[in-house]
Amino acid sequence: MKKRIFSGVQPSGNLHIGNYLGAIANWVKLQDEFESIFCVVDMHAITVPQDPETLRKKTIEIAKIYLAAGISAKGGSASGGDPTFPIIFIQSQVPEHTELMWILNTISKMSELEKMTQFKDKTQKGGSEGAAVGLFDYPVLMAADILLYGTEVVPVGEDQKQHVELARDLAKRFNQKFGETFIIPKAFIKEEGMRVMGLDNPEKKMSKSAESAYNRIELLDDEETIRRKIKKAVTDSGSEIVYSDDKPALKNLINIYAAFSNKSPKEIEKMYMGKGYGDFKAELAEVIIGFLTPFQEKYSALSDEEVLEILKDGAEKVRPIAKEKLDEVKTKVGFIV
Ligand code: ATP
Ligand code: LTN
Repeated sequence: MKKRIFSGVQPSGNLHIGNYLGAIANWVKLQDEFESIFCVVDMHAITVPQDPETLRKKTIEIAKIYLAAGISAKGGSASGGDPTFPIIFIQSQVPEHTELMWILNTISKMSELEKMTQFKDKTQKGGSEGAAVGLFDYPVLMAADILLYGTEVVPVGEDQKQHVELARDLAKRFNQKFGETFIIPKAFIKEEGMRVMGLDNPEKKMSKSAESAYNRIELLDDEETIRRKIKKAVTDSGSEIVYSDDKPALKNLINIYAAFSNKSPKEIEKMYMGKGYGDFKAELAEVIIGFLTPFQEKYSALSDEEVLEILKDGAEKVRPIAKEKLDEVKTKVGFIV
């Protein structure tokens, strides 16, 4: 029997090549080997303020990105027989997620949520006093997403590792208290290189919510924008193209070049021996454009209607799986189901 994988992206901000290389590209590679479920996590997105119309638009946009990237989910197969994978769906269309979250809340500790780096980062500016309780509780909802489906593998970027660890801890704690119920999931994180750093600051990860658009290459950026952003990307002192830890900006750019060209950093170093940043950056922009152009063509060919249909079908397919697990959990804690 195939093992199951589950992952998701929030429909907030514009997806960038970090999201693609760190997460979605791995989903595409793993989708046939596993029973794959990919979610658009709109309930996570509202842990920071969102404009409702924009959230709706972004939810469809993320699903289109999954499909254009190569996730081969299809509609029209919900009724009758076993569900076919991969499945994509919208988190808020499956209420079992929040129901399980509530139960997991009762075994989660304040102290373990207070340790979460993402919460600390996101409340750094304004302090935690005024932060939404939902932002604090975000990792418990994520644990519910994962545990509801008997997930064994969670393909995410490195920044999400701590959250997957919490899901493991909660699963173990619940099993210990109430008997074997949850599979203990594992994070799947691509080896070094796939933590894409900000183009304007190689010390911090490329991020949807970074203020400057020059922080990231967005998956829907046009050619001119990509050329401009790469040209403006910060570089290190010196003029040679070398891959080393003391040149973090260049290392990041070489990693991006490597990921989109299937060349190793060593090969890239060689190609640019005796050449400078100008040549390297100009060709890096073209390598990215070479990848994003066909991706964007596939994206544009998808209509909102067909994508909504696939998502609705996906929610219908996952609900029975979610309900079965939730009923088991409810019974174990003493609810009458
Ligand atoms: P934000 O910065 O607004 O929190 P984000 O850009 O981190 O958003 P998420 O929706 O939190 O995006 O992440 C979606 C997936 O992309 C996650 O699996 C995350 O680990 C991965 N990811 C995000 N940024 C990067 C990055 N710079 N490099 C590699 N993977 C990343
Ligand atoms: N927090 C994740 C998104 C997410 C997720 C999940 C990922 C929500 N639920 C379940 C994997 C499994 C993020 O990438 N920011």
